[in-house]
Amino acid sequence: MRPTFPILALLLALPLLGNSGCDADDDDDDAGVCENEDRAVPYEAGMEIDGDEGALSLSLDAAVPDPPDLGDNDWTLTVSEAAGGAKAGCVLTATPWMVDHGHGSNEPVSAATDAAGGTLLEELDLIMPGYWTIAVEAVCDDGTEDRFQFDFCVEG
Ligand SMILES: [Cu+2]
Repeated sequence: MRPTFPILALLLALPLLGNSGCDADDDDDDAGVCENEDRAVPYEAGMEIDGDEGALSLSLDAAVPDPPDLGDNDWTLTVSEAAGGAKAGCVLTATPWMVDHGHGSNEPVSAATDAAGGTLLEELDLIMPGYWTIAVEAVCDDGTEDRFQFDFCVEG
C-alpha cells in the first residue's frame, strides 16, 4: 500500500465539496443534480401525506409542471380530516426552503380551501435546481392546524 493514497483521495474530493453553492448562473453545473438525491420523494399525482399533528392529511392531486420543476409551479391540493372526509374552511400556506443553501424562494403562497377541501396553490416559485422542502401549513377556521412537508428535487 502506498501511504500517500488517502491524501491523494482527499485532494481529488475537495473540488467536489466546494461545488454545492448557489451558482444558478452556470447551468452546466446543474445537470443531473437530482441523480443521487435520496432525501427527495418522487412526485406522484394523488400522493397523500399526513400532518405532523395527526389532525389532517393533504393530497397533492396534480402538479403543473409534472413533476414539479424549476420556476412557477401550480399545485392542486385537497385537505381531509385525518380520519377521512373533506375539510373545508382552511387556508394553506406553502413555504419552499432549500436546506442545503439556507435560502427560501420568493413570497410564500397561500390559498383557501373550497367546501370539498380543494384548493389551488399558484406560482409556487422554485428558483433553482436541487433539493427543496416545501412546508405547507393548514390553518382552519374551526381552530384545527396542521403542517405538512413535501420533499422534492427539481432538475431544472
Ligand atoms: Cu439554492
